[in-house]
Amino acid sequence: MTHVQAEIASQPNCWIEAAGLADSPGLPIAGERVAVVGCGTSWFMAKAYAALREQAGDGETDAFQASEFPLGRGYDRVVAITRSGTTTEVIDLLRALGGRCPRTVITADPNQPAAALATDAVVLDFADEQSVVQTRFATSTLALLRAHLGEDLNPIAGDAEVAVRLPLPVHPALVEQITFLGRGWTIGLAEEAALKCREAAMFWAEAYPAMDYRHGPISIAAPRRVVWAFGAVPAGLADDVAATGAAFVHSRHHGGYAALGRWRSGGSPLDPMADLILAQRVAVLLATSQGLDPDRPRNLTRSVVLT
Ligand code: F1P
Repeated sequence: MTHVQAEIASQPNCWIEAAGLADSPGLPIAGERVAVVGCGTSWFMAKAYAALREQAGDGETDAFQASEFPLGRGYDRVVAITRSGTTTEVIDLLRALGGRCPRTVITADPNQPAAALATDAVVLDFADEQSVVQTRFATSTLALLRAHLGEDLNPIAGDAEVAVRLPLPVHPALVEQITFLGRGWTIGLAEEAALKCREAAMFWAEAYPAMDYRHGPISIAAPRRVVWAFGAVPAGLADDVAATGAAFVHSRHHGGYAALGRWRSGGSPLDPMADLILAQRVAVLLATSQGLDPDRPRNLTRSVVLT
């Protein structure tokens, strides 16, 4: 078993452990104007959280790739997400912010520069990873932040238990491309799913807000290609995708998920964060079926440290 496979399988427990840190000092207080930053996977989790926090009515929340932070704007708090604690753009931003506002760092490693530059560090060391490709640190961070917003992580972790075992909706020999879609907070999940496919398997994957998909990207849809939607699906989209010959995957539409729906008797779809687990597993399978090591992606290291 590769490291990433074990790390993916451990997510249900990690999410519960992360939720236990929901009252940690430094997490955004309701009403604060907050910016959340990160790079790569961590940026996509920032985007997901920002949308969820605004939706929860906790306050204006923006998400930025760390290098694109608008230093001219005023925020009550900046939250930086970084597994390694060493990513150059994040460190540069924390330094540039200086003492102008509280800086909360969510990291797996408290002994790296990011935590030292923070006013508060929330440490998810139990979710650190051996694999270069991030899975459980990212989702555990989002689990922590969702719990902090008041969500009960127990049923969500229950969905994750299902997702680590469920048959996969995509067969690597039968698919040449996947486009992931989301709405609101699940746009970040869609972007993360596509990044997993590119990083782990050098596989052609894209991601869009679901409502924007018909504004051009649908031209890519064709037989042997997949459109995979996280969360709510816009009316008519499944039919529009079907007309192209592409397969449409959604936790309500896919046969395997439908079976799950019957088993759960309520017919409710998986939580989108558990759906992301299925996409992580697909990315790993796309890698291993080509003989690639998903723990060591081409051209990528644990963190990007620029000299
Ligand atoms: C951010 C990141 C990862 C990516 C790769 C390189 O790392 O861009 O998203 O998968 O591992 O680093 P971090 O700041 O969260 O440590």
